Amino acid sequence: MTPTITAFERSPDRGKGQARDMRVRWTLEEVGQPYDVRLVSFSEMKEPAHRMLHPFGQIPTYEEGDLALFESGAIVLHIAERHAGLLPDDANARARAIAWMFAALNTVEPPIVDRGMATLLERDKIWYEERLPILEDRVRDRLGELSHRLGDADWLDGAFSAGDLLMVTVLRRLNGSGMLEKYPNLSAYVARGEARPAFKRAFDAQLAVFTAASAG
Ligand code: GTB
Repeated sequence: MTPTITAFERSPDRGKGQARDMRVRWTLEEVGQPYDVRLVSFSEMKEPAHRMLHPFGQIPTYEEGDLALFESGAIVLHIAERHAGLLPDDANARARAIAWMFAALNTVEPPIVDRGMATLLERDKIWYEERLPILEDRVRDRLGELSHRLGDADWLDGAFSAGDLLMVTVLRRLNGSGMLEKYPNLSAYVARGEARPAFKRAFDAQLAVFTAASAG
């Protein structure tokens, strides 16, 4: 059964692959699972019909037969568990890959989101200039620790996994900030992720949505 995901009708990032449907698209591309996309506007996301799928009125969602899921991490895990290629067969290695998925979403993404939200929404606040360096220090702490753990390895724990897929999408949220470039091994890690054919297919698909919306 072909799953259907939801994505922004018009992504505020202008097709740069920053919205969280990107990680779901990439996952589906990695495992070779075709999918349909239902595009939703900001107002549609807040309608009861969409809230039945997503209690917080957001994207992405995932529907497959009688299963409806929200939360990008849960969706990626669901797909990775049902297809070969994104989680190791060995039970311990699999548990570690899942730990990296949680680390990406629970430990690395929050300070990156906090910084991003501040730069988007809080620039006019009197305390902004004081707060930004604090938020950036928190991001740098995590980047330093992650950089140290990655070392000169290609991926976080052996072969490329769903943990790497999520971590790369999380680190990409720093694009344009200049922060990632201070950690050459992390920049190279993100570039390795972006060089994967499945990433490119997912990226092109979400960009095509933005390009079509802009032309229409
Ligand atoms: N924890 C949830 C998950 O992982 O799925 C978070 C989902 C979420 O934040 N969804 C966002 C959303 O629907 C889109 S991804 N927002 C609309 C709303 O809340 O009303 C976050 C996002 C949005 C836009 C950019 N951008 O333009 O760069 C980047 C990331």
